[in-house]
Amino acid sequence: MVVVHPGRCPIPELGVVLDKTKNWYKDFIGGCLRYASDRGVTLAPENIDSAHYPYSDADELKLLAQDFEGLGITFDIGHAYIAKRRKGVKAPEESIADMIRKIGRHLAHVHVHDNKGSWDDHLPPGEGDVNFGPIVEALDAVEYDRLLIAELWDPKNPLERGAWD
Ligand SMILES: [Mn+2]
Repeated sequence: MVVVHPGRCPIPELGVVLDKTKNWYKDFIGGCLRYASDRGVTLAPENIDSAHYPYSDADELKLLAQDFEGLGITFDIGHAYIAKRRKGVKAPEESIADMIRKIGRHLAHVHVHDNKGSWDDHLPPGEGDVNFGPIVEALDAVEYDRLLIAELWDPKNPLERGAWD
């Protein structure tokens, strides 16, 4: 499994630059996917959910996966949550669950971490504001049976954070 970010556009407000970024990213993904397929590696872009990152929301990621046979999708719960909170959605868990249902069979990998809706804190589940209940139900609904990666971050206490269970 190799997780990659979905490209970055420096000026998404300019349509011509955004389109160029998307085309470059598609070329990049196509090249990487051929290399990965030959080696039995699953390539799976993850949602960043920022205007600077095209191919980042559920609809765009699904379209990308439909364009490239064998491409998986990594769904990052913390990123999805923070993006919706920054847009002013107070309790976005149900809409995050809808994103997971929409991605459906293309879901190849899941990153789990928590935050308080402002910063990408990468906290252990339970230490932020995310209510994981509806999200776990959606993972069940799409019969997700692959890895859940706890993507935690505390550079001052890496051993303690790494030992979180
Ligand atoms: Mn992630």
